This record gives sequence, C-alpha cells and structure tokens, in this order.
Amino acid sequence: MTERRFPSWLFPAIAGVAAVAFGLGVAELVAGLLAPRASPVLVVGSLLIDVAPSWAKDAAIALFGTADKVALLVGIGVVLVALAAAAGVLQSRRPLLARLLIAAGGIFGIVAAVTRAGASILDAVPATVATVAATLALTALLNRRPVEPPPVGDLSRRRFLSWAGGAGVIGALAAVSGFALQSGARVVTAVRETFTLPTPDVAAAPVPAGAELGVNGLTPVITPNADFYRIDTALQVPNLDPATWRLRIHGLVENEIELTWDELIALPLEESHTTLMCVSNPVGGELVGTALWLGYPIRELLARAKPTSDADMVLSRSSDGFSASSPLEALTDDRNAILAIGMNGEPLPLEHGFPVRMVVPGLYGYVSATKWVVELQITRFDKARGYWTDRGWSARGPVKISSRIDVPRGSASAGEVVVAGVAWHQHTGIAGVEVSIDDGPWRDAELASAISEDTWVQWRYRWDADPGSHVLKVRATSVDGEVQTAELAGVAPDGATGHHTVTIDVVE
Ligand SMILES: Nc1nc2c(c(=O)[nH]1)N[C@H]1C(S)=C(S)[C@@H](COP(=O)(O)O)O[C@H]1N2
Ligand SMILES: [Mo]
Repeated sequence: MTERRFPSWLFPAIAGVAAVAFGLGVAELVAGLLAPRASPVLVVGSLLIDVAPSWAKDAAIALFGTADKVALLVGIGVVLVALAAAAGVLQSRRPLLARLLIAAGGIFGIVAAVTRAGASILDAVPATVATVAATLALTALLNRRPVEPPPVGDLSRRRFLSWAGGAGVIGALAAVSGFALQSGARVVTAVRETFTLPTPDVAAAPVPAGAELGVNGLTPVITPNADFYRIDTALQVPNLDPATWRLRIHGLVENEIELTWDELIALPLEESHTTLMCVSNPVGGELVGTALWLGYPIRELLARAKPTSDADMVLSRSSDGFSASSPLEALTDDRNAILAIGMNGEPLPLEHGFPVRMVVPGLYGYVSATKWVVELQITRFDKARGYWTDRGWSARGPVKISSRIDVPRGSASAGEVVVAGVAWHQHTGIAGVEVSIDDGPWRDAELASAISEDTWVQWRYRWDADPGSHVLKVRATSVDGEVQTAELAGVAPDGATGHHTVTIDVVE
C-alpha cells in the first residue's frame, strides 16, 4: 500500500523556493553587515526602475499611485518565486540548466549592485553569497526529496517539508535582520542627499587658469570624488547621523568643548584646496588626490579650548575606533587644518567621512585625516599613540616631497614626446621639477601654476625621443630648496622615497 501521489514537480518546486529564500535571506544579512547599499532585492528593484521605459513607469504610477514601489517589490517577489520553483524542478531533471538559471539570476544581481552610483567591489558580495547559498541549499534539499509515492508510515515527506520550511524560516529571519541593519545606512544616505552645504564665509582662491596643462592622460588638478582614493580600516562604513553627531574636545585643555552639527555648520566656514596623501603610497603610486574642501579651522576651536603648555599632540578619534596623532602645532599654526564637511561642492561622501572629517595640509592621512571624527583629545606624544603608531608606523608623519610621471606610459612614437606628471610637497610648495633621460643630466620641466602650496602641481617636459628603450626619471625641488632624494625607502614607517622611474619603448 502507498499514500496518495503528488505531482512529481511539487517537492522540487518547494525545494527551489525554500533554497532561494534561504540564499537571498542570508545575502540580505551579509549586505546589512558588509555592504548596506547592496541589498540584492533592492538593487535589482532600482535597476528595473532605471531601465524601465517611461511608458512603463507612467503606467505603474497610474495603476498603483504612491504604492508603485510596493507593487514593484511584490512583482519582483512573484517573479522570484516562479523562477525559484522553476529552478527546483529543473534541478531534479536537468541540473546543469538549473545551475545556469540560478547563476544568471546571481549575475543580474551582481551587475545591478556594482553599476549603482558610488558602488565598490564589496557590493558584489551579497548577490554572490545569494547565488552560492541558494545553489548549495537546493542540492541539499533535493537530496532529501521524499520517495514518491511513499509507503504508508514513511516519514520522508514530513522530514523534507521540515528541512524546506527550516531553510525558508532561516532565510526570512536573516532577511529581517539584514534589512534592519541596512536601514541605518539608508537613513544617513537620505540625510546626506537632502543636505545643502552652507555658503562659505571665505571662498577658496579660484583655480588659476594655468593650473591645468591639458595633456592627455595627465592627472587632473582636482580629483573627482568618485575617483578619490579611499583608505581606512572600516569594513563597514560608519553611519553617523548629523543630528546626533558631537565633537568632544578634551584632555590637556582649560575649556572642554562639545560641538554639535548645527553649531558647526553655523560657524563661518572656509574653502581650501588641499592634496591628501596616504603614507602607504609607493613611489609613483596613486594614493593621493586633491579636492576643494569646505570646513572650519581647527585652530579656532583649539583657541577656544586653550591647550595647556605641556600639550604637544592632538589624538583625533573616529566613531569606529581609528585614531590619528597630529602634532598640536600643525593644528594651531596658520595652515588650513580644518574640520571638513564638504568635498568638491558636495557633503562628504559616506566613505570619505560623512558628516565630518579632518584635513590637514602637510601631514600624511594616517596622522591627520580622521574621517567620521568625533573626538579630539589634547595630549602628549609621550603619553598617547595613534592607531598606526601602535602597529609600527612613525608617530609623526610629515609628507615627503614627491613627483610622479603620468605620461607617456609603456610606449611612444619617435619625435617630440610630452612627458608629464604631478609633483607635491604640501604646505611647502614645489619650486621646480626636473627630468632625466637614460641617466643623463637633469633638465628643467615646465611647471603649471600651482593652486597653492598645499596642492600638487602639474609639470611637463618636451622630449625629443629616439627609437629604442629609454629610462625616464623625475625629481622635484621644494620651495625651501629641498631636492627630492634618489635614496630608495619603502613606505614603512614614514613614507616612501626615491625617484619615480619609467621605461618607455620608443617606436619609429
Ligand atoms: N576613521 C578613519 N579615518 C581615517 C582612516 C581610517 O582608517 N579610519 N585612514 C586614514 C588614512 S591612512 C588615510 S590615507 C586617509 C584617506 O582618506 P580618504 O579615504 O578620504 O582618501 O584617511 C585617514 N582617515
Ligand atoms: Mo593612509
């Protein structure tokens, strides 16, 4: 005797739906933990909105009104359930096709995540996790498929259904926690998008007309935010709501200060161009960029706090536990050391420190450029250490004079070749750049107009190139007469030195 027979597609279809629910749920949790703006369901929804023709959008709004987004999500849900059931049935008959179907869904999700504005490679992780988890769960569930039709008294159906139900419940719980974790990031993103930067009290001097030499392939003088290098220890970008942001200034001071966001943005803000650079930038490297920053001079806040005479360091701390040890002097002298809220005319991007970070001309980022800054502790170098100092890097990190060749790269045609690049020595300024060909004498390059001593400057050299392989080197001289050393040093503990050297194949 046997029990009633169910259609052969039923259990595989249930397995498909449960496996996809499991995979997507886990992926939403991973998104919440790692990449809060890469929820697979939401990025696919956003992509569909972006690619939908306008008649479809109009029709959706006419049909669903303000519930159009809910309707879209319900629609995505229905399609997902259908595809998941299809994948389950396929897996039981043509496993390769089922894998392809799930992989295609996964690739769609990955593309949707990484083509979003401001996306990073980490945003590919949730959809990848969804694909792998759904594939594994489907195989595991189908291995537990009941015998059909089962002999009387056989429990394999019940066992299968509890496995499938369990996978679905785990998926749902993971999705709920994932969405909760993502919502913090969504709130802060929305706050940032609706915030308009205050008008500066002191505008930056305009970029001089001659700052940009107009050479193809040469680094632009101002680095767009999307191209600005990003370095930090934050696996998850902190979500700081300006409404609850506070900066506490304390330690060796006469007056402790607590500053709110509203107080900060009401202060007279100043614009300045500053080149920011990472100590981990190798000779010729790309971990350097220049932006127009908007912020408030830290020296003004310190003047109110009144550091005591024994203080010589400011340990700035971020909300996520990073800290930087800046010499007190660099924050109290006349340079543009600021608490920045704006970058190239926009509120700071989240990954560059929203809502507030420090920018200090002349110091490497690891000892000065604290993002998501919430605390300035006035202290002493013999009493406290910054995050990277504890890991073997130098306690003080003044930038070293540097220069880089951007063009040509690899090869060039014989005749006049424009060699060009950038050079920088923030807060000192560049007085000259020289180029040497095949270890020949140093020859002066032409310098573009610098924005200020706090920024890099473009340079250009016209080279009459003969066919063959040639070695080009560059070195800079600073305004105070320092000539960039040829001595090679690695990035640790306080910044690389040496001349950037490139080999060019000149062809007829
Ligand atoms: N909170 C926080 N701020 C930080 C860091 C960090 O790890 N955490 N890294 C610093 C380092 S080493 C550099 S080089 C700069 C880089 O700033 P950017 O990512 O905006 O280019 O940020 C600095 N500020
Ligand atoms: Mo850095």
